[in-house]
Amino acid sequence: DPYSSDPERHPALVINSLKPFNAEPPPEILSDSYITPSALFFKRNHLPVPQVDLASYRLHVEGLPGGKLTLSLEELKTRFPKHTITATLQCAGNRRSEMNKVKQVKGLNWGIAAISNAKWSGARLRDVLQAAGYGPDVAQSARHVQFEGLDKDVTGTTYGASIPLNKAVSEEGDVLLAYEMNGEDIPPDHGFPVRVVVPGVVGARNVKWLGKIIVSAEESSSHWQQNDYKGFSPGTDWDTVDFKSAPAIQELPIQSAITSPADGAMIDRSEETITVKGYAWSGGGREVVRVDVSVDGGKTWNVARLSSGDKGQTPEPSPPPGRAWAWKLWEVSAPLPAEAQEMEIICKAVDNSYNIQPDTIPPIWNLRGVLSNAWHRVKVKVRE
Ligand code: MTE
Ligand code: MO
Repeated sequence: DPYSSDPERHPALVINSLKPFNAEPPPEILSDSYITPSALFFKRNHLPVPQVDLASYRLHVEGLPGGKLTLSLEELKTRFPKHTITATLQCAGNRRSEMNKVKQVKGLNWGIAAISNAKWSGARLRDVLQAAGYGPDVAQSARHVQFEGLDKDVTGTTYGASIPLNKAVSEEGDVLLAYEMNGEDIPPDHGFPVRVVVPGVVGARNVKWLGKIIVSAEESSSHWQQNDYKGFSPGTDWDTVDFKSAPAIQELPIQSAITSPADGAMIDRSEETITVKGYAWSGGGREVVRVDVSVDGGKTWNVARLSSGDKGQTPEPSPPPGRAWAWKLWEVSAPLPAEAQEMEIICKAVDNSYNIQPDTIPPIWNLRGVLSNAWHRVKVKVRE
């Protein structure tokens, strides 16, 4: 069993698949902390977790004029300045289960918690590429930076993905070769000893257990870059889909969801007000500027209070424009609508490009169930 050496996991995680291991935290726990504890951070593995021996671990950098650069973990830590960012990671399939309810899609049936927020530290990819000979002349021919994981399928094929070169080398891109998550060594499930953190970009490009970096004119040829993680029309089905016709997902669209109350919860009329909580995040470093919440199915709206920290603690300083990599948690209290026996609670977020979420799922439905970011709705019952 190639999965027999997989690490132990937190018992509170909601499991989507055991082998490979895919799990998300319960929504109420997710919004309990601005920084998601690593043990509760969602886990998305396509393959068994590789066992990496630090003594022989080497990161290889190829495709640059300086020739091949090979770094041990120690060299990565000591030769390059350590940089820390707080960044939210979201799987392209987050909220897929809602798409599944409209019409069956293919993929893991994620709820609303295939998203988490952590503090990541490591070397900047930009610094490592420069040490390997990256310069303006390279940008004439190269367009992409490919990453290969050390996790392999039965045929020996590794997980792989790529990002555009400009994101990788931009000073404002903040792409990290991270060796710490929340102040500790990256846990086995999240890519020990080194993972790429590409803030603002879909989870799939944040390659874990990083073994190789290749600067190239081409995107990664991996299955996950070429034949997966792409968006299609609601009218495209498995007979007509042409994966070559769509670009690989990179920056993600605006997203938000309600973590509390849970769908189907019961509340007492005597409470008079209801408190609604959730998260909001946008890709590409765009900052969430507002979250609107309705407790009457969209007739009236309340503006939620946004936060970048935990209650009673100093919030994180606001990010420079275009570098809002971390989510916001939000909360709002609203009066219970008079006489309603059932309430539909809705949230929708706005980012600083004034991007908004679509109100319903059918117009964004796609056969792979990715990019599911419609207004999030939960129904609660009111007890007299
Ligand atoms: N990297 C490797 N090597 N293997 C993988 O299976 N999964 C990707 C990405 N990086 C994956 C990987 C996907 S699809 C996502 S959403 C994120 O890792 C999940 O990161 P996490 O498990 O740390 O939450
Ligand atoms: Mo993912």
